[in-house]
Amino acid sequence: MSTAKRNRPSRRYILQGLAAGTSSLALGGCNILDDLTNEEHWLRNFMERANDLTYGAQRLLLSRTALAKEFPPEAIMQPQRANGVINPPEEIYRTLANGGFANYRLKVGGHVENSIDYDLETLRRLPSRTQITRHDCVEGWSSIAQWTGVRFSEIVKQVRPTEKAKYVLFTCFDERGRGARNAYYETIDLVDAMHEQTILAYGMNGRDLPIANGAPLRLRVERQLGYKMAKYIRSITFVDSFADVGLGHGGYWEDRGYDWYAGI
Ligand SMILES: Nc1nc2c(c(=O)[nH]1)N[C@H]1C(S)=C(S)[C@@H](COP(=O)(O)O)O[C@H]1N2
Ligand SMILES: [Mo]
Repeated sequence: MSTAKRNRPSRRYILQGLAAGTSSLALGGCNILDDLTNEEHWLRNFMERANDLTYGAQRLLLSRTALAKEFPPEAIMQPQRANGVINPPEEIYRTLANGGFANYRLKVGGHVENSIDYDLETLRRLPSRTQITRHDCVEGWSSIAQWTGVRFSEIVKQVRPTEKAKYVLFTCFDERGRGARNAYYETIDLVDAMHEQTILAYGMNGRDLPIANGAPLRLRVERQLGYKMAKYIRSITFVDSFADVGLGHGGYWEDRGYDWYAGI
């Protein structure tokens, strides 16, 4: 047996570690471990694939379920800074915004058993989370705000990704760039999709999410840099690869040289 092989912890160890470190990583009402005992469950299959990673990568996986720091209300900075596109000019977006987003529909599909078109009212009735966190932009500024939104783990639970699903692709209404214009987009993996603090935010600092900060829905993926947090979400697709999306690097800024995994 090679050293590498001997140093590799068993799957049981990994799953126990995940469960211990992530008692809060609940999947709806049921604990993650209950799901992992079901041979057919996609999350179990996903975690088993993770077992093929090196020992270092497995430790990383455990650490990736840890929570980002949360702050008390006094720490909220006002006004909240806005960055990148802050008022999409695209006609389809303007029409929705002018109607107060009443006609907005979020299509969640791809490699899932159950595609769903959500309206905002339905999303607002789903299990939510409110968190005061620090947004770190790669350009060097930070800002602390309170975010409220639907738990992404709930969406995952409702659409039921198939075994093919490896990433979640968020496409946005705003198009950027000179010449060949690209819609802003982002991708995250299933570990971040299931993270306790990963939400689709519709509220900021106790009010509706402003247009400047991504109305009607923007991603919060708190362990990563600001550019991962897609604003103006148009659709969500579970994919097995992002090689054919944009320039193939998994996000608008990734296509322009930034890291795909922007951990902080
Ligand atoms: N659709 C879309 N999402 C986006 C951007 C953008 O230009 N378009 N900019 C990103 C960057 S670089 C940052 S720092 C944050 C800014 O979020 P804020 O406007 O709420 O500060 O949104 C990210 N998400
Ligand atoms: Mo940013």
